[in-house]
Amino acid sequence: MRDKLAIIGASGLVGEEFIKILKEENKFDQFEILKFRRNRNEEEAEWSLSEDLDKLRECKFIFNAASSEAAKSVGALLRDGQYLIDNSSAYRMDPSVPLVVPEINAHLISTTQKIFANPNCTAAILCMSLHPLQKFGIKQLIVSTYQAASGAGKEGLTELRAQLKADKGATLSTNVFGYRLGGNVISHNSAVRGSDKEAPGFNDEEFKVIEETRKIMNLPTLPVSITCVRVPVERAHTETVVLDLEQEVSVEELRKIYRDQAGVKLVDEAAKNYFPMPLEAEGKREVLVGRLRKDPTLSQRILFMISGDQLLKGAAWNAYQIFEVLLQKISIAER
Ligand code: 2RA
Repeated sequence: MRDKLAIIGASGLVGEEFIKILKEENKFDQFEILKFRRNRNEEEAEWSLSEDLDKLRECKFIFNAASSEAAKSVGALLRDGQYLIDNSSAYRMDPSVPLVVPEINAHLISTTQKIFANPNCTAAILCMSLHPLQKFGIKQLIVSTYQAASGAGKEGLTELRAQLKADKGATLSTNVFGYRLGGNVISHNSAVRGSDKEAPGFNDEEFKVIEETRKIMNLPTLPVSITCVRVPVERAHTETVVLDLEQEVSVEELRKIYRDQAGVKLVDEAAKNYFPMPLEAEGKREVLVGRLRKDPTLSQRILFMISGDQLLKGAAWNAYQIFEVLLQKISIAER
């Protein structure tokens, strides 16, 4: 009998990518796949688990591409031998739950753990570029993001597409981003935490990247300065990074490191002004890294840019990689 694999949020962008990957990796037919979709009842604002809980109790593996509320409901009913890979933010900062980017911390995946958190997309692709430099000592990080509309789901993508097609003065829906994103650049659409004691004025996306980067990299006190911005791009997030290291490293050495690093693709041809771009990152499992250079006034400061498909390495592909490692560890444990 095949094990059951549930996908919660199967009709969202991340759920759809996860299903596509299962098919590409020849896993789809190895499991009995149960797809749970949002809004079967269009009147309901949020997907309801109540009628599906019994079905979920029978599933060995559950991938949540829906809300934190869905993740909490599922997390509360998990019994031994059931596993939740959660793409929401519900468990990411829970000290008892590993926050996993397999190239960095696959050792945290164990069969005794029931929940595995998949990181925020912006943090996941960022950490892919930081990890190979950890041996030089990471002292300080300054990041600016250029985030795609589909990071806000199908609704965000639809809103941007409608705006890009419309005349400049036309009245259009701005429900997702608050302002017209087409032809514009706006501060990330998550809530600004006005009175937060730790960092007033930062928004939720910035907080997630700061906290999650520290957890994934196992650098709990790393100074991180970040500004998250939404740009009128359909898919793939871009980030510019300024990194202060303990040791000096040459650009040639950096190029070699990124050329050899699994999950990363070096895109760094100055003569052609060919550097990471979202249109090139779209659909790729690797994170593009390039525009590598050193600050001429600070020898231990390096600068670069990255572009990564936030639906793949930032979500579905990373979750699938966690699933693969988990399957291998279960198979070893059962021998
Ligand atoms: C965004 N980080 O792009 C989100 C996607 N999960 O807004």
